[in-house]
Amino acid sequence: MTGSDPLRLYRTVRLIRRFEERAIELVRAGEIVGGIHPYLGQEGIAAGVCAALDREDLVTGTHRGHGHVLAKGADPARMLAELCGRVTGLNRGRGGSMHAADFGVGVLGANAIVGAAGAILTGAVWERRRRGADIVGATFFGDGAVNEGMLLEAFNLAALWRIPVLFVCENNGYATTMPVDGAVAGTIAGRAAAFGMPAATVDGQDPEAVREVTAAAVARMRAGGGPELVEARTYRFDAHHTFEHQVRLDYRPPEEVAEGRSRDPVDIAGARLDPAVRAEVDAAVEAELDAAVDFALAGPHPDPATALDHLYASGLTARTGGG
Ligand SMILES: Cc1ncc(C[n+]2csc(CCOP(=O)(O)OP(=O)(O)O)c2C)c(N)n1
Repeated sequence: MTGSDPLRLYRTVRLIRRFEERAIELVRAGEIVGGIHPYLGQEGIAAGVCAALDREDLVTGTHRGHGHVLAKGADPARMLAELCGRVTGLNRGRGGSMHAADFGVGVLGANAIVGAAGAILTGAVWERRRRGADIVGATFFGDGAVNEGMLLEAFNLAALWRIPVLFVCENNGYATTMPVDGAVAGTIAGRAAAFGMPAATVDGQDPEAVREVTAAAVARMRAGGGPELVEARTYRFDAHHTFEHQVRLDYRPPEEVAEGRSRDPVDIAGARLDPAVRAEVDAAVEAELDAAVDFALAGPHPDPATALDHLYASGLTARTGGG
């Protein structure tokens, strides 16, 4: 189990925060095509969960997935290049924001399909453990995923076969514009009981609280326990998607947004450091991201002639139409 490390937690939430802010600038500049789902406000969850995992442990994430990839240890420069669609990106610019992966640090990928990441992670952890790997996994999903059949099937199989998966619900109160109270019967943590899984609810704005809850669950799972569920209560500080910056949907009262923003994981983690140390971290993160932006924008775009490369593991190329 990894112990408390306030410096590491602060560095991670600050890195994710500034990465996302830089990425939004690159969307506006037209360098990231199609926009992103910003993780702003939710950084404490990825930071806290991943701080309690080892490098070999596996994670899968969501459409709002940059924080998960970064917190698990992916290189921010190659991640940013991926978002910009460059060949120097983590996945040669072919995954983009919603399908970024870095198998080298156990990130099996962000995922655009709501509810899918839990099923992928459950299968992957099961397969690795059958081959003898002593690993656990964590999968992130939003409140909008908790009624998806695919996720509930993953709960069932993980519990039945005692697959050590931590199911982490990032409850930010909304699925796009749909409030959780209008969509979810019963409680989120309560769903775990139906499958005999332990469940905990935690303040997702406090990365140390998230790390503690995760570390305890991971210790139980490494000792042979089955899957567990954590509901992390959080708030999305920005838009569902950057496209919302243009359409200005009116679904969250300004007072609610102000209240949500008042509990900022970057400030909560930062208050645990000496101000001079905090300033040093901020400067180091800024320098790293300056270099990351330069690296991302310097990379070439993929050659369209290679569009069908890497589609088949066997090396077969796709048919060129006509049957
Ligand atoms: C299976 C599926 N249904 C619908 C969508 C469209 N969609 C994309 S994001 C989203 C909302 C997801 O909300 P939530 O899971 O709470 O995550 P959040 O966006 O709040 O992080 C929806 C409905 C999708 N991508 N996949």
